[in-house]
Amino acid sequence: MKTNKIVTIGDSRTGKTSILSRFMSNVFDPTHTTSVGIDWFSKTVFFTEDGQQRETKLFLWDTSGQERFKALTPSYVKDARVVLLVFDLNEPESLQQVVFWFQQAQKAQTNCTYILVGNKCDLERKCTAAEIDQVKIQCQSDKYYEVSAKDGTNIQTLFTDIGKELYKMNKQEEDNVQPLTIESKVDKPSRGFCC
Ligand SMILES: Nc1nc2c(ncn2[C@@H]2O[C@H](COP(=O)(O)OP(=O)(O)OP(=O)(O)O)[C@@H](O)[C@H]2O)c(=O)[nH]1
Ligand SMILES: [Mg+2]
Repeated sequence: MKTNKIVTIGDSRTGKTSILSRFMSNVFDPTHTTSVGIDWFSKTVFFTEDGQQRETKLFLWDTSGQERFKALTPSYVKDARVVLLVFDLNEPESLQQVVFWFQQAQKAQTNCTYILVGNKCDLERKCTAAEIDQVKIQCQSDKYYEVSAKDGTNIQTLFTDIGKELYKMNKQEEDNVQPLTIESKVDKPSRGFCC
């Protein structure tokens, strides 16, 4: 089974680290300390599926949005199952930059799901719905979430939905594994030559 690796990418200051801190520890730091390189965490999400209690362990990778780390995006995204394309709803330029981050991620040639995440929905919104839709299409993203790391809006929902989706995908993959059939191979007795 593949690791449930989830990577956050997007411009610096969009709130990637804050989203993960809110999810991991339910805390929010109003100051900005830019991430350097890469950091990763893991957390299990619990949910009900078909009336049964289920769980998925998520491995969350936090990357830096700084220019000097951009070229490393394909190596971070390698083997990821989900990529969160994060932008700041208050900063239209960061939405346009998502397309660039997506193109960088695609260089990894990983078969992953892209989710567009508009953070800071607690603030005044400066990105229009039409602009967001456009970027969503450009980035082949089938889902879009508006979240706030500050007040926690939709943070739990985002990661629980990812957990559910990965649970289903893992189950399908397990079910598709064909049982190994071992053919019995009995050597036929070789015919001897009779003189
Ligand atoms: N109002 C508001 N501020 C936020 C929110 N999320 C993050 N911030 C603030 O935005 C700034 C940047 O947040 P970070 O989480 O450090 O951003 P980042 O994307 O990890 O930045 P880099 O590590 O440089 O790539 C910080 O001052 C946060 O407190 C939010 O949902 N609402
Ligand atoms: Mg950060």
